[in-house]
Amino acid sequence: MFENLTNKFEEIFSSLKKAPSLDEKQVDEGLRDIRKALLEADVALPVVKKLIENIKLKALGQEIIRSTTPGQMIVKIVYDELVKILGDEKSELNLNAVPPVPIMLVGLQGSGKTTTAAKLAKYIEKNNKKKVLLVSLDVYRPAAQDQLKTLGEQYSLQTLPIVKDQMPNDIAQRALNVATLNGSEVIIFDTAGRTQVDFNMMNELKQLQSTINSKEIMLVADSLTGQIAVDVASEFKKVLDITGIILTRVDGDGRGGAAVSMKYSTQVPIKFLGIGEKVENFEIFYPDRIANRILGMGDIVSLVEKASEDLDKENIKQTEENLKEGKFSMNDYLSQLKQMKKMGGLEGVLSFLPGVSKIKSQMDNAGVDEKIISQNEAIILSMTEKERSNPKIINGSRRKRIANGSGTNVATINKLLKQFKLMSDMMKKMSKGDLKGMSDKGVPPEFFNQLK
Ligand SMILES: Nc1nc2c(ncn2[C@@H]2O[C@H](COP(=O)(O)OP(=O)(O)OP(=O)(O)O)[C@@H](O)[C@H]2O)c(=O)[nH]1
Ligand SMILES: [Mg+2]
Repeated sequence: MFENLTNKFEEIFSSLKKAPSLDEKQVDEGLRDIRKALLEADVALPVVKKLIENIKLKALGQEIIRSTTPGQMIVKIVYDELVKILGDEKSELNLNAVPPVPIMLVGLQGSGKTTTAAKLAKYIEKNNKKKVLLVSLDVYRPAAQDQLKTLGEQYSLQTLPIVKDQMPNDIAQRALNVATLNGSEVIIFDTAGRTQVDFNMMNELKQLQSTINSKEIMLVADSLTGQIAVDVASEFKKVLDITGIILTRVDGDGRGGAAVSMKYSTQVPIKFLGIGEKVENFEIFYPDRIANRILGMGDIVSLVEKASEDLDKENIKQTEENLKEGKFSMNDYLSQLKQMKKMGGLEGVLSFLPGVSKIKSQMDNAGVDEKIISQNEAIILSMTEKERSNPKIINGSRRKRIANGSGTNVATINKLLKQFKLMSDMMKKMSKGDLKGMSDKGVPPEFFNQLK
């Protein structure tokens, strides 16, 4: 997510931070690089101008040049201004109305409306603890209604039964009645896509807006289309009372232009991000956390939240206790591998951490690949309980047996055992609060050498 932009900012900041002092010319050069990076990321020109202007104003006002840590001060100013442009605070979903509360999703064809409808329904059920009814108003694309029905079945979400040949306005009316009767508290309306902002379809949406009387009308926009997504949002806003944006395909967007420009250009806040095809790949848009990620400062808060959501708390507790006692067994390692897999593998975890690009390139250089997680899992699963709690007993013949059991070879087993030793040493150090090994240069290179 946004890695191109992040890499550039990391570069710019690292050279600014290195300078013991900064003169006005250096600050100007830094700003010019930032401007270039933003434009290359497809951030809208007025947004870039505003951002640079604000940064400059603050930078000069605070007399960065005379400060003892000029680089750090610039980073802080850029961060503050970026957060402002992104929308300052998270924008809550407005469900304050007499139930059933209707939410409409609109947007161009293929922007991700139907997928997002299911994601949002699951999100509301989980976080707002409200019963949701999903309704497809897409009578134009063949099988569009079935697509939503299938998603509903797949993720145990309630969908409005399909009545053939019914028109959108009548379906909407029926949905409102059904929801009232069956006690649904929120109705999410998925609408038909259009290839471009087209007059007839817009008229239909306008009519639906008044039938449904939606509290929230969210535009679903494809992050990958950058500046176009922002223009589309502005067009929709002219006709409909758009209350929020849901930006999809952010997982594949290295540039981040749409995310950065959207709020400032349209005055409509981004409320959620779609970060993958699965229903759980959906998150609240927090401007401060996104600014952290964009600037390469990592998003530890989200990582910790995700960890506590996804992971097996019992296992973690056990591992923590073992660590405190200076123990780290193969079972702890196994549970960590499983948890890493759940969080999207190494890439998934790393994407939240500061200095990501450095570690990522270290990983690439070291030839570490994601398959190692599954392979190591298979190896540990081929060990006996005794071997897992006391790896020292794993002698030659045991190594052969484990290699056969996991479909690997003895050399791979040796590597894993070495790696395990290194990890358990590192864990022991960390449990004693000795974190010197984890400098801001990333993970110590020996670690990667062992993974090779
Ligand atoms: N990687 C990724 N894929 C997504 C995301 N959101 C949706 N998709 C994919 O995008 C494709 C189109 O999604 P749909 O939900 O059918 O889009 P739509 O806007 O309903 O399309 P129409 O109904 O034809 O207008 C599907 O293959 C989805 O799996 C996302 O956040 N990340
Ligand atoms: Mg659809």
